[in-house]
Amino acid sequence: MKQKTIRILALLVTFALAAASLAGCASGKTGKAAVDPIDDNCRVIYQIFVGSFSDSDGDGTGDLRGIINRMDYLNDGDINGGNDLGVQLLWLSPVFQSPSYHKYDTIDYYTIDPKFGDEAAMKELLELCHARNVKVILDIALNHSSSSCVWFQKFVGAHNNGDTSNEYYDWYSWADADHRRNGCSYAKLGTTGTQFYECNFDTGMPELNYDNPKVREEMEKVCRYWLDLGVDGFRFDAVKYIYFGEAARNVAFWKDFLKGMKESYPDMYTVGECWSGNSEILQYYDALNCFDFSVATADGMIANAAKGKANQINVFTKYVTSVNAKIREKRDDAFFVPFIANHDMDRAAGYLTVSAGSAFMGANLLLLSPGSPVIYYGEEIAMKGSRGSSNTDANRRLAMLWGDGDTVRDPQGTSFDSSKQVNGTVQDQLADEASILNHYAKVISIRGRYPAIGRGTYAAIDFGDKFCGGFDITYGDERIAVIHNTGNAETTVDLGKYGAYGFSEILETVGPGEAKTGGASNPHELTVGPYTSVILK
Ligand SMILES: [Ca+2]
Ligand SMILES: [Ca+2]
Ligand SMILES: [Ca+2]
Repeated sequence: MKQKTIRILALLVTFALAAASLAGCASGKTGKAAVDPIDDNCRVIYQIFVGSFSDSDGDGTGDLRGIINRMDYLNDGDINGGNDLGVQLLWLSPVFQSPSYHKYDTIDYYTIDPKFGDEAAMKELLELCHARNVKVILDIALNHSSSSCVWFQKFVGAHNNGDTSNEYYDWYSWADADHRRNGCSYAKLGTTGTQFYECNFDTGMPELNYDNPKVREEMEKVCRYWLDLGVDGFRFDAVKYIYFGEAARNVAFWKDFLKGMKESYPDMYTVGECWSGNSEILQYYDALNCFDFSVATADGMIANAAKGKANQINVFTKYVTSVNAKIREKRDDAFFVPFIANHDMDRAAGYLTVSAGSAFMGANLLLLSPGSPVIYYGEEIAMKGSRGSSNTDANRRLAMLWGDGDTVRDPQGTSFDSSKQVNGTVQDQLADEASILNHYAKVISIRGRYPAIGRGTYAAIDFGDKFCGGFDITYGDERIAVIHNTGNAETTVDLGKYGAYGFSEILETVGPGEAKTGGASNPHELTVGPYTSVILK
């Protein structure tokens, strides 16, 4: 009951804020107000690698107060304007106590790592975000803890002593030498000599045993602890590793695990990391939303199309149309989650460039898509970072380039040549109207003005052009077309050839080029500049 009252109060406050901000801003460029994304499934997600984002206390490590200090950059609370990026949901990389810089190996799931702050700072961040209608989800690795976690130490102690009645004896996944499962990685369990614990990522990341109901109960308690504090949901790490190689069992686990929580928190956001092909990902959608790995990385569908590879725009639009429809059939609250890169991938600016224009098209393809697209921090300023020959993931998680004296430093072990950062800092780009940062902010604000983009039903528009294609999108009585010219030259397509519906009026032009409709010989012609997209009605 208490939860319900709080939720209703929060809604009332949100509506009051939304009404106030709408009333205060009739001066949007098109006069069309942005749509409040509350309780829908189309928020723009911003992934923050907390230790590399913004440092509030001069120790070089990014922290929660650093994020609080940067809220006016992320979202100033005015959905119709301002000098902000306008993202609507923050995904924080793991914040729980952990020995590593990346913190995917948890020591204590109930404690904020002291390098990042404390629970009071988390509460303050949540309150600030919620007052601006920004949601916050926490990244949580349930599959494995740190080997320094007290649970693991008790588990090892119980095995060393042969104490089979100890409640931690079956807390982690373990096997005798002869019963180790094919394909799984194991390490020696304590001093037993004959027993091994499962550790598919690292020997320092022992895997919890989800056949043990006590482990399930404890982990639900962990999630509820943070939901009760005010977090809006979770990014679940490594969802397909709960039971290694057993998709059906994993999907059943996630359904069961989330059921009670979703009853208490119906608007809870879930995004799972199922690093797989689309057919396996769709199975997991029975339980939770998942990132779409087919559109990500240097040779994913967004990059292929954005780089202007022949016919790839039509591959992309057909895929998005099909996968979005399949996802919508799964659950009422299911949504597509496209992204270009994350903390485990080389940064997009290594293959989508500002100078050639493909970075602008990458943003358009990502953000003018259905569902909840994800921006990896720094992607909006075309920050670079790749593993390189030193083969370290830390290079993909470099300190955000604020350019204003922020004391945040690169994680330990990085080797990226900073002279390759040719696109400037946040400070530089805020001052340059043509910057990639201002482009991201513009596309996000356009997305907010056309609810059909995030929520609509998509149909691919294939002009038979190698570089120019798009979508016919319907949502309620709104019907628009989003057309992308991914090529490096201006192109003209015939809208009249496409179906009976006559798109003729350009509502928005998004990108470095220009656009116009109507030619001397054919009134249905659409001409679009390179790396530029248009929205038509
Ligand atoms: Ca710090
Ligand atoms: Ca704003
Ligand atoms: Ca596991």
